[in-house]
Amino acid sequence: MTRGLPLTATHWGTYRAEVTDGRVTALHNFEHDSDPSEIGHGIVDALTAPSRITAPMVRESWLNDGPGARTDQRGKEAFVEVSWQEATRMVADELTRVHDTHGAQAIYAGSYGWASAGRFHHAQSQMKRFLNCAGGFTRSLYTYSFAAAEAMVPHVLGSYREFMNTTTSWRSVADSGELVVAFGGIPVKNAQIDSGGVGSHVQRDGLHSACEAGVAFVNVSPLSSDMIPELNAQWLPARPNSDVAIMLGLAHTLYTESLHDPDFMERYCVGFDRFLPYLTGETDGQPKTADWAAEVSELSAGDIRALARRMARQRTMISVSWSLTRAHHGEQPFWMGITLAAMLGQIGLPGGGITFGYAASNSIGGDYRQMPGASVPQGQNPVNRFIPVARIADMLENPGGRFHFDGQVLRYPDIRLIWWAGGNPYHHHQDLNRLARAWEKPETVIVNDWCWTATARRADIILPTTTHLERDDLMMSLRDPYVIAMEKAAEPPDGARNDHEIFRNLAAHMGFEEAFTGGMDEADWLRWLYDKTRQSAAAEGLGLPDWQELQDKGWHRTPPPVTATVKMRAFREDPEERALATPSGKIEVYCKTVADFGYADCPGHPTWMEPYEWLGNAGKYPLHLISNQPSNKLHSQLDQGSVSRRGKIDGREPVLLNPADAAQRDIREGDLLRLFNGRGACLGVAQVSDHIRPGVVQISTGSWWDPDDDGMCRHGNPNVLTRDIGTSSLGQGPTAHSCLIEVERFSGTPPPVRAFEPPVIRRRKG
Ligand SMILES: Nc1nc2c(c(=O)[nH]1)N[C@H]1C(S)=C(S)[C@@H](COP(=O)(O)OP(=O)(O)OC[C@H]3O[C@@H](n4cnc5c(=O)[nH]c(N)nc54)[C@H](O)[C@@H]3O)O[C@H]1N2
Ligand SMILES: Nc1nc2c(c(=O)[nH]1)N[C@H]1C(S)=C(S)[C@@H](COP(=O)(O)OP(=O)(O)OC[C@H]3O[C@@H](n4cnc5c(=O)[nH]c(N)nc54)[C@H](O)[C@@H]3O)O[C@H]1N2
Ligand SMILES: [Mo]
Repeated sequence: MTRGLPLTATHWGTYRAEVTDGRVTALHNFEHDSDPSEIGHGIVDALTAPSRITAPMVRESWLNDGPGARTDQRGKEAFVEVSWQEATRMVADELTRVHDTHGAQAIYAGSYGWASAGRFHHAQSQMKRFLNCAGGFTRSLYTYSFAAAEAMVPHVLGSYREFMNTTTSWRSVADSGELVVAFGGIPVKNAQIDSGGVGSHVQRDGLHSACEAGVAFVNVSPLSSDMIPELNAQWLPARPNSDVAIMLGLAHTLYTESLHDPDFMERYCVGFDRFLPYLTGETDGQPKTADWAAEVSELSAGDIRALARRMARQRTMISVSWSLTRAHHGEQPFWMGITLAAMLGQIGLPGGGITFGYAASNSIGGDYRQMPGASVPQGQNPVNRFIPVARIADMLENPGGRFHFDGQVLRYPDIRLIWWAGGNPYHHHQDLNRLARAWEKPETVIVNDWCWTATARRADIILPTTTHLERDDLMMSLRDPYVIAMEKAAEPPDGARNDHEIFRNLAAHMGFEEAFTGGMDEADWLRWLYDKTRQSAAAEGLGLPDWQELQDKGWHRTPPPVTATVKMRAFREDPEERALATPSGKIEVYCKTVADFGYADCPGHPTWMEPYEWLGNAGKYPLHLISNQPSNKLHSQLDQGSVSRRGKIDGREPVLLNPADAAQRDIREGDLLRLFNGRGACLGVAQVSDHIRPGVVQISTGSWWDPDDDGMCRHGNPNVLTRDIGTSSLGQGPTAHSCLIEVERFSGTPPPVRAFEPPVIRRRKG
């Protein structure tokens, strides 16, 4: 068996690398990928572009005057190249200083971010293992993807991850389903990726098979493009953030027309009796009728009623996209979606029930058996402090400040040192101008990355890393049937190192190398991770080839499950034996635990609450901004590469708006636009289209932040506009999708985009 060209695996797919004279010159799609993604090809030119970081560096004032020097110059000042020896010594000394003076909780190393796909060279695992050996750090909890659900759904179903990982597959929908009603659509653009890596892309095939089997689709979304055209979906262009109201209108119709399933509510749920008075308006004077929902959402009451009747008549799957959790009160859409599905009585039946976000990742709806992939053990963190991940600016601004989170009152630590490896907060966080002000507080910022992202530019010490093409690794992803033996295809630049190597050297310098490495080198670790995975897999009846066989062939595919996955089937079949991990053992439509928290912004049953910003309360800024995931990259990753750059117009991010909104502002296709609100402004280029509902503007995330002297982003990063407050006291998740703006034609001279130019770098003589 020959391996062929070196295989590499990424969050956006598996590829083979063509190498000429030691350089990667092209990538080829993995021959077993039936729907490969373009995204991966964007790395080829980026590997050696000026945006590549090729040596360790230190911000000039920090180098000259030490920690805390001129922190307002982060992102503006020059860097000075240093040797790895110097960088290692400086980092070790600074870590020791912060420990000795302020304690380990003064180090924030939540380091949220997607990093890259291999199991061993996973930047966060390496960093956290190192920092735990060194005395610990303040961590972050949950994700930007769906923090509100991670906090909320366990109260309702006993677990969130368990039920996301066992999504009813498209096979089951095609076999048994009749109708899919998708809030936030089923955006196949997002299914190009999966956290941890993808062998073959399955989402489009899954949708096609359901469609061919006669399943009908309804797309509730401000964008018609959230559903691929061949599905011929009914488009319900609702106002953003009105989904819970629509679901309540559907529930009200079901209830008043006796179309719901009282037996299911009785046997499998608790608290329907506490929810009903809210639904009927007994508690607040407002019956949640279809007419009421129509007013909130600007859909027609007739459409809502007709949909409710159809959902009751047919085998119906409700899909609620992850994006709905990233809005103000983002706890509610999944809770109400579960309640609506429970009223239909189809939870646990083939092709029916509730899904958390079909196509949000390649695997959501895929046919896989969960792979118990081992990861690098991170050890114990002696520090017991954390923040909900999106509360970083609050934390930096309010050391010692109190905040609510999931029934607890916690305090923010006093952060002196930030360390980021494998994430890009100047991509992912909201209200970047606020973050940049808060970022001035810590005395030191250390960043491991391979390219000059907006975060790397705002570091004091830069530790340059390799990319996935420059190291051996293993892809063994929880929700993907492929195992890939990743093979180093090219040498990294001389000055770059693997994250593991960076931390190993630091550990050696600080006297705990053995504890960090466990006495193993990289080859030993890869073997250890694989053998451990193989053992756990065998215990679950999943045979994996032995190490040599995998290395010889390069990849392995585990067979699909015998029967199609149906979420919560076991609970439905035996609710006593397979009770949920909730206090009642049942689905908590009314949740006493949550009610007892006493939060006004997250009461004891699903509730529609007006978001802080939406079309229903728009004034000075009359347009709702959707800053969704980009189709041609993963977040900010590879924005500097050819694939992402092809998607830009004159080097800037496209902005989609409705012809009516464009006409009102005298905007034409291709015009340079300024998007603004009270928090900030960015540029973008107009694309006028009726694929977007009136009143809504869409710009993808991912353009590297490129502020001018007044803080206006020249490139098109929407996070200068989004607001930075939590979903609620319960989840404290990010709320990017609740955001109002205004748009105008930009009248000045278009400023050049500088995002991909490296900062000024001084090389020392001698
Ligand atoms: N407005 C708005 N904002 C959003 C969202 C939205 O919908 N709207 N979505 C949010 C969501 S869901 C998410 S998950 C976040 C994503 O936010 P992030 O996960 O922070 O974004 P990425 O661009 O994937 O950042 C990963 C970083 O890791 C680096 N990296 C890659 N490989 C390596 C490596 O081997 N070693 C090291 N040290 N670094 C490496 C990359 O260069 C990159 O800088 O964004 C959030 N932000
Ligand atoms: N190509 C690519 N794929 C990705 C990513 C990427 O960066 N690039 N990121 C990955 C990550 S980390 C995540 S978490 C997932 C996220 O997956 P999602 O959360 O599903 O991603 P989004 O693209 O933000 O949102 C999907 C759609 O929801 C719609 N929407 C927004 N607000 C509302 C609303 O209030 N109501 C309704 N009904 N619809 C609304 C928008 O039109 C948007 O297109 O995607 C993953 N997939
Ligand atoms: Mo995400």
